[in-house]
Amino acid sequence: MTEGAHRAGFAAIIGAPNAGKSTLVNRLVGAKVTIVTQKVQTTRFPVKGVAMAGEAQIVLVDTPGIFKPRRRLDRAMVRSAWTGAQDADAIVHVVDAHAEIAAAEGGGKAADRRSAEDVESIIAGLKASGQTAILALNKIDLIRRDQLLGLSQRLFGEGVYSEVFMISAINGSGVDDLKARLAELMPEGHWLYPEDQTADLPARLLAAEITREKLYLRVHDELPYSAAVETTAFTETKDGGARIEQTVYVERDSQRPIVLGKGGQTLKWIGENARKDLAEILDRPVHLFITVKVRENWSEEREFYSGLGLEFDV
Ligand SMILES: Nc1nc2c(ncn2[C@@H]2O[C@H](COP(=O)(O)OP(=O)(O)OP(=O)(O)O)[C@@H](O)[C@H]2O)c(=O)[nH]1
Ligand SMILES: [Mg+2]
Repeated sequence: MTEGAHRAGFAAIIGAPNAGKSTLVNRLVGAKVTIVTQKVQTTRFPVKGVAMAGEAQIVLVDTPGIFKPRRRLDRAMVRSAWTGAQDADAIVHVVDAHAEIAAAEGGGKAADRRSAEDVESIIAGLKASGQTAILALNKIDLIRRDQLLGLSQRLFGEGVYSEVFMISAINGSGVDDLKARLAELMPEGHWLYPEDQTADLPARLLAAEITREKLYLRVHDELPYSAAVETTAFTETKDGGARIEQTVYVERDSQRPIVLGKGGQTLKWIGENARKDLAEILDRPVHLFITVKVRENWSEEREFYSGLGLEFDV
C-alpha cells in the first residue's frame, strides 16, 4: 500500500432536530460515539466519530439540530452546527423523510411542520453560503417507496444537493452506499486518528453525555432543557475500574425531586443505565455516583459553553 492511497477528511452531518443525525453517525462508525433520544435538541455540541472505509478515514462531525433559536444555548448550538459544516470536506443534510411527507400532506403533527420549516431554513442557509450538500432522506423504514420519489425530486430541485441517498439510520439500509460515497469525497492525505479509534470525546465528557442521555430518556417531559451534567471526578480503582462522580444541574428547586423520583427511584434508574453503557464503552467496571444540584443560571455561564467548545457571545 502506498502512502498516496490514504484518504482522510471531515464529513459534517447537519439537519433539523430529531432527523436522525446522531443515529447515522453511530451507524457509520459502528459504535456508540454520540447520544440519541426520541426528543429534539439532544445533541448540544459537535461530536466527532471516526469511520474507516477501506483506505479512507471519514471523521464524522455530528452537529446539534438547526432550528429557530430562542435562548443563548440554542443560538450557540445552531452556530456550532453551521461552523461544523463550513470546515468540512463533505456535508450530509439528514432529512426526516417521514416528517417531511406528513407535513407536506397537511395532516402532520406540529413537530412535523416544525421539522419541515427547519429543513427550509437549512436549504436557505446552504444557498446563502453557496455550499453543496449530499441529501440523506432518512427514516425510509417508516414510509412507502412511492412517497419517497416525489419528496426526493422536490428537494433536489432546490439546487443545493449534489446527490440523494435514501437511508434508514436505524436499520442501516442504504448507509453502506452513503459511506462509500463519503470515502470517495475524502481528500488524499494521512489518517487523522489511529485506525482503531472511533470516538474523540474525552472520557469525562462522554460519561456526562451518557448520563444526560438517560436523563432525557427518563424525565425529559417534565424537565425541558433545564438540565446539564458534569463529571466532577474520574479516578482509577484498585479493581481496574473507573470511579466516576457526576453532578446533574437543574435550574430550579422544584426540579430536584423530579430527577430524584419517589424514594430516589428515578435517579437510581438513570445511574444504573448510564453505568451499564459506560462499562461497555470503556470496557471495564464502572462505579458511578450522581448528585443533583440546583444551579439557576448554568445556561448563562460562560464557563459552561467553553467546556463544550461552544461560543458564548452569539
Ligand atoms: N424509524 C426510524 N427512526 C429513526 C431513524 N433514525 C433515527 N431515528 C429515531 O429518531 C430519533 C432521533 O434520533 P437522533 O439520532 O437523536 O436525532 P438527531 O438528529 O441527532 O437529533 P438532535 O440531536 O436532537 O438534533 C430517535 O428516537 C431515533 O431512534 C430511522 O432511520 N428510522
Ligand atoms: Mg443528535
